[in-house]
Amino acid sequence: AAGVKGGVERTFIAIKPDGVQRGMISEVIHRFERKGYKLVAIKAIVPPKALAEEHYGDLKARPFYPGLVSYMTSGKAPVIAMVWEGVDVIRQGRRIIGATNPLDAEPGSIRGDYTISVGRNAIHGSDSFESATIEIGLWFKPEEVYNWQFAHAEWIE
Ligand code: RTP
Repeated sequence: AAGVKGGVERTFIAIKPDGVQRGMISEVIHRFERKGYKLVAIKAIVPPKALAEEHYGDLKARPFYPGLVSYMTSGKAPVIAMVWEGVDVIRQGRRIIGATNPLDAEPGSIRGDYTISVGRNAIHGSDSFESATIEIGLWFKPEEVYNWQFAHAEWIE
């Protein structure tokens, strides 16, 4: 079942405001969809400050934290919040996105192909089963996440 560690999982993926401003929404969705993953929740949202602070709560002590929160909440563009589902989607999603610092992100990854600055790295993806579970619960109500089947899905579900 979706949400089980190591099998069919769910992960939280967000296109950050800089990614939205740069016209990357379709590119991000394309890369996850063509890989074989299923989009089970999506919305545009300018996160309230409390949501952004909680999402990045483990970075509270870092010098870039206030700037990170204000960038996520500025409203210059919304965040595109998504839940993607499929086999190993948490780790595979991190590979599709690429390393946090664009200098370390492989060409062929989203950050490797499109970003140059760690403070404007366009996209977020949960880094573990535990954070995926927490982040999906932070950003979405249960009824905003849909169970649905691919047509002819026997090879990829
Ligand atoms: P994310 O949570 O956004 O997917 O990023 P991550 O796990 O790959 O990296 P993490 O270390 O959790 O950092 C979260 C976000 O903080 C911003 N950051 N800015 N200015 C800086 O030096 C700096 N360092 C990190 C980035 O937006 C990073 O994605």
